Amino acid sequence: MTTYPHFPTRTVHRLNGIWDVCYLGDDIDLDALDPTTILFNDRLAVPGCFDTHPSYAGKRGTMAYRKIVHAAPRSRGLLTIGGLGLWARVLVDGEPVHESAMPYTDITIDVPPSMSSRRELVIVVDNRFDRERVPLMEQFFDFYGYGGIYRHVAWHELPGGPVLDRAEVLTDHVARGAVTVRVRWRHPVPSKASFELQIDDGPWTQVTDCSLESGVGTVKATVADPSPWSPDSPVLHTCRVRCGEDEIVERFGLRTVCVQDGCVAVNGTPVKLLGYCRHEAHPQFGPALPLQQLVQDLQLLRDLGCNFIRGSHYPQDQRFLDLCDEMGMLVFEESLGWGQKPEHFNDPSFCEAQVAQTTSMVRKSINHPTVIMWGFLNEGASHTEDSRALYRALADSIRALDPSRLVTYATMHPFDDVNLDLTDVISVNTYPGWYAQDQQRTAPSDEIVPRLRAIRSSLKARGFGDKPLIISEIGAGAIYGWRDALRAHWSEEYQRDYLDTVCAEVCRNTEIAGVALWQFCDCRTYSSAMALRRPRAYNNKGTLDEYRRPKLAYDTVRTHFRGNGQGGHAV
Ligand code: ADA
Repeated sequence: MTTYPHFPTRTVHRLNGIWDVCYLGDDIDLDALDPTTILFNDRLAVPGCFDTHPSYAGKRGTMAYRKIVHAAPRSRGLLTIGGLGLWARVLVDGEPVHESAMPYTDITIDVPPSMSSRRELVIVVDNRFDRERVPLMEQFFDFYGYGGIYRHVAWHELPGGPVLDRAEVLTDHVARGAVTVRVRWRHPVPSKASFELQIDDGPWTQVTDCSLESGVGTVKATVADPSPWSPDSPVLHTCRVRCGEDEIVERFGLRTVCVQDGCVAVNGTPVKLLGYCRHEAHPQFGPALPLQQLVQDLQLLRDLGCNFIRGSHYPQDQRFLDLCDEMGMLVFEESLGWGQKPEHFNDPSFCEAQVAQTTSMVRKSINHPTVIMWGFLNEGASHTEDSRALYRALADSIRALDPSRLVTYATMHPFDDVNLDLTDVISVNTYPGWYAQDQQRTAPSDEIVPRLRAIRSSLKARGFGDKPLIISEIGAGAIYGWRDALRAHWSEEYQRDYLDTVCAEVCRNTEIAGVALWQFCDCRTYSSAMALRRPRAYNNKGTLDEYRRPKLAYDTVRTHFRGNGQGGHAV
C-alpha cells in the first residue's frame, strides 16, 4: 500500500523486506560506534520490531539494520521512514546523515549523490530508555516501547531542478469546491516558482513566477465537481502539482470541522463522536502492524458502530489514516506524550522535541480529512502553572500550520486544569469506578454517572460550557476469558456492566459531545515491577484482547453505538 502523497515521475525504491541485521549489545556507547566494525550476521523483516522476535525478545539495546540500494549514479536521494523507535542513527555509505529521537514520527532525509550506483543504507536503532537521548519516550509510559523500524522505508531518486515536498490542500468552501493549496519545495528552495496544478481530472492550471515565502507558494483552486467528504459519504479528490521534472499527487477531502452548540460539527452537521482509543500494537508485531491488521481493526471498529478513533498516544501510521479517509472515520491524532510533569515542561530540550514532533505530525497528516482534531501531551500535568508555556506553544504552533482543525489535549485534571482556554474541544480522561475514589464502595461503577455530570457542571461553572466535552478515556480492565458471578474487577462481566453504564450515559447526555473508550484492544505495557498493576504486563482494558478476540463488553458497546445511528462505509 503506497500512502499519499505519490511521486509518479520519480524512481522510488520501496525497501520493505528482509534486511541484514546485527545485534550490537545492551550497553554499547553509541558515540563510539564504528559502523565499519559491524558484522551483519542475521536477517529480519522491515517494517518490524527486533524485540518481538524470540531471539531478541525483551532486549533493551542496539540493533543495526542494513540494506543495499541500487540507485542511479549522481542522483540526489531522499530517504523516507514512516516511523521507528526509540532512537536511530541513519548512515549512507558509512557516513551519518540523520539522527532521530522522535519515536513514531515520519522522517524524511536528504541523501547526497554518489558516483557509485551501489549505496549502503544502515539504520542503527536503539530501544533503551534514556531521557537525555530520547526525551519523548520513557519507561513509565503505559505502553511498551519497542525497538525497530515500525513503518515503511523508501529511497526516492530525485530529479534535477526544483524538488517538491508537499501540496497542502485546505478547504475554503465545501459547496463551491474552493480550496487553498500551499505548495512546499524542498531545499534548495527557489525564491519563486512556476508550476502546473490539476484538481482531479480537470484542466491543468499554469502558475507563473509564484513568489515563495520560506519555500511555500500559496494559490487558490476550485474542485470542478465538488463532493463533500463526510462520515457518510467520504468522497476524496486529488491535487496534482508539476514543477520541472518533479510531480506530486495529494489526496484530500472537501470538509470543514468546527464547534457548534457544544458539539463537534462536520460540514455544519453536529456529530456525536463514538469510538475508541487505539494503540498500534500486537503481540507478534508490536507497532509494526501488517496491513491486514489495520483492515481488520477498522472493520471491527466499524462493526462496533464507531465513527471516532483517538490515535493514542503518538502520530499515526499513514496507511491507517488513508484507510480512515476512505471509510469516513473521524480521528483525534496526537503527538507522543504520556503523563509528563513540570520537570519536563522546564526542560528546554523536551519542549523543543515536543514542538518539533507535533508540527511534524500536523505537516504529515494535513491532507487527511479523517483527522478532525489535533492533540498533544496526553495526561500531562496541565493543572500546574509550569505547563502553561509549553501547552500554549503547542497550541499556537498547530494553529499556525493548520487553522482548519480543532485543537485539544487529553487532561486528567478536569477540575483544576489551567490550560483549557487554549482548546477548542475539552477532552477528559477519567476512570470512575475503576480507579475508584471510594475504595470501600461495593458497587464502584455507581461513580460513573455522577462523575461525568460533575465534570460537565464544573466546566460550565468555570466558563467552558461552550466548548464540546468529549470523554477521551474511560474504561475498565477485563482478563479475556475470566468470568465471575461476583462481577469483580478484572472480570468480563464487570467491564461489560461498566461500559454499559458509560455508553448509556454518553449516548443520552446531550452535554457530552463524544467518547473514546479506553481501549480498543489489550496491549503490552511495562515489563518492570510497575506491571504489578497490569496483569500479564498488559493493559487489559481492551474491549477485545490483544489478538482481537472480543470480550463480553463487545456486544454491549455495539448495541449502544449502533443504536445511536453510526453508519459509515466499510473498509
Ligand atoms: C491513562 C493513559 C492510558 C492508560 C490508562 C489506564 O488514561 O492515558 O494510556 O494508561 O490511563 O489504562 O490507566
